[in-house]
Amino acid sequence: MLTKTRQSWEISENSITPENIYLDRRNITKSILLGSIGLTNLTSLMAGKAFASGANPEIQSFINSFIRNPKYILDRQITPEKYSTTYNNYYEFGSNKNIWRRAQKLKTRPWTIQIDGMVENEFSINIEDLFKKVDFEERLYRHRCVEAWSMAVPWIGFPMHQLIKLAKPTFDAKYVVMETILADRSIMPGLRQSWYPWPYTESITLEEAQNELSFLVTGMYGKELPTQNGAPLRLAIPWKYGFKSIKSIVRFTFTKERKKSFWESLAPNEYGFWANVNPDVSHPRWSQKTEWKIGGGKYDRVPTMLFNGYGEYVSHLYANIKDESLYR
Ligand SMILES: Nc1nc2c(c(=O)[nH]1)N[C@H]1C(S)=C(S)[C@@H](COP(=O)(O)O)O[C@H]1N2
Ligand SMILES: [Mo]
Repeated sequence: MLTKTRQSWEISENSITPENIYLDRRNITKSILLGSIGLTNLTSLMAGKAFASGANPEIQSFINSFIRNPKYILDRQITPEKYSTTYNNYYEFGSNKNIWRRAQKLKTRPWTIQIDGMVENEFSINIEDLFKKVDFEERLYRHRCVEAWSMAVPWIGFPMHQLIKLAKPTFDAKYVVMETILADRSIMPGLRQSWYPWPYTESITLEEAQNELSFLVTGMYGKELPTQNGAPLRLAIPWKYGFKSIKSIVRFTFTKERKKSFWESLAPNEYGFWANVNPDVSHPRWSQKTEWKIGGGKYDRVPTMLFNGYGEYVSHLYANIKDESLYR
């Protein structure tokens, strides 16, 4: 059975929202995502008076809840924010989990996204302009890192198929290659490690990108995405190992041929192209049978699920693929 425990930041069923807030909520949420008004302003705007500091928790929780897509529910509790935002993989800032402080230096505005390759017309777009063209929602997703840890996160973003539609790939396009920003080395000290094939890139098939689960994320826990989690735009592709979910994206290139990604060019038999989660296919150096939920007890492991539990959405994508390592 699926159970769901309400978190402190979630709305309670009986907090009724005044009609005027209800009518405005969509625009207001967009404004938050665009960073054009802060929460303090928002609170005073909605409550009609100024608050000295901080956000009104009730309104904050309302914002979180109204956009939640009820289709994507969890079999576990949401990972407390303090763990998912302080235990991170983001090699541009260093190859340990403890990079969140350093990552604060990354400037995420202005931010331009480039769309190129096999598209009707190549273009670049300011992220605020992109956000005006898409529909935001909140989804609860599991995330399974290839290193056998996991988390469960309330992401805010939009389905990737909306971006594909804007990009207008040509008939021949088969893959989407994504690229992370290359910031100055003083900001991203990991880039000094010249044996890594920077920039970080990842790619998926166009069919995968169009699957309803492929989600482009700009917020979490009802707030803007922290830089360590990949602000201002990252992928959340929950049936694949976490390294496919590339952070701080600046470029989407549509191609006919497959291109080797960052991890694949470093260790192709450990971090392959498909990288679908499968507990029965071990990593060459460890088992993938179980996972540690970050924040939980170290020995309190749970079984890992095929496609990370998302098989009903995606298993058909792989039914006819033969002679390829689909799960690594
Ligand atoms: N640019 C970039 N994206 C990245 C990574 C990285 O090192 N650089 N690490 C990946 C890995 S291995 C994982 S598990 C997830 C971690 O996301 P999180 O820090 O939000 O948990 O980001 C992925 N995206
Ligand atoms: Mo990962």
